Amino acid sequence: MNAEGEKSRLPRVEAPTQRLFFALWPSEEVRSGLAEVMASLHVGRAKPVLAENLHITLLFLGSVTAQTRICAETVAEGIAGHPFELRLDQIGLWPKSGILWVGAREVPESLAALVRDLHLGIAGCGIDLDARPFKPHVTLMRKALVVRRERPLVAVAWRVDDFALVESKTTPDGAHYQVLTSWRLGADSRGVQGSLGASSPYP
Ligand code: 2AM
Repeated sequence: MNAEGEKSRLPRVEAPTQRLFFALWPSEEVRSGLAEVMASLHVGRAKPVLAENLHITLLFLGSVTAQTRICAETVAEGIAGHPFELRLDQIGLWPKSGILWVGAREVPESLAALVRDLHLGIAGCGIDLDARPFKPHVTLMRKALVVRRERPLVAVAWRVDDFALVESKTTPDGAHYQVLTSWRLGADSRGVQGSLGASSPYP
C-alpha cells in the first residue's frame, strides 16, 4: 500500500541470484582417478555424475545475490589456509538420499580448518548455512540402492592447494558446474583470482 492507501501497481523486481558453493575442484589426474573408481562400481539403476562435475563441496551457499557473492569472495580472499594431502579411501552409500560417494576416512586438520573458517566467515554474509557436520566426499552416483564393486578400491591421492567458488546451473540435461574464482592455500600465495573454466593454470 502507498501513502494514499492504494495498492502499488509497480511489478516487484527480484534481484538476480546465482546458485553457488565452495568446493575442492580436482585436477585432471585426480578426476581420472575418480573416473576409475566409478568404473569399478556396478551402476545398476544409479545415475552416475558426469566426470566433469566431480568435486568435493566445502560449503553450499544456495541462491545468492551479487552483493552476497562479493561478501563470500571477500571471506575466501581472507583465508590463508595450508595445502594438504587428501586420501579418498572409502566408498559409502547414504541410503536416504541415494548418494554413493567416495570419501576420506581421515580429515586433514587443514581441511577441517578451511571449512571452519569458511563457515564462520560466510555466516556473517547473512546466509543460512547447513549445520550438519562436514563429511568430505565426492558424489559419484545418485539414486543408488546398493554399493557393488568389481574390484577393491584403489585410493585416490589428492594434493589440495586451492579451493574454488563454483556456480551450479540447472539445465534440461542436468546440473552444470562452472568454477568462477579460485584461491590458493598458503599465506604467501593468497588471493589468486579469475574465471578459470575447468583447468586454468595460475599466473
Ligand atoms: P554433494 O556435495 O553431496 O554432491 C551443488 O549442488 C553441490 O552442493 C553438490 O555437490 C551437492 O551435494 C552440494 N550440496 C550441499 N548441500 C546442498 C543443498 N542443500 N542443496 C543442493 N546441493 C547441496
